[in-house]
Amino acid sequence: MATTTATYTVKGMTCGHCVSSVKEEVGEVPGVTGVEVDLASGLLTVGSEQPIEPGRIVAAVEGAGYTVESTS
Ligand SMILES: [Cu+2]
Repeated sequence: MATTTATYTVKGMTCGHCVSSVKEEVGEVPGVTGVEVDLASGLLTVGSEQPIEPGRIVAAVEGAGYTVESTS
């Protein structure tokens, strides 16, 4: 069960395949317990038991081929 969530806005996703790629890469970051992506808004919600260093999520998104536009 995720006890904390962080949201990011991802730029560059255009279809369901993009969403899957982001979910897969971010899901591999140690500590991540849940990943939700809203294609229309680019909103990425990451659930974890402990807060995760945002740079790790940004790196995962970039590894999938997309860009993080903002973090909140
Ligand atoms: Cu796509």
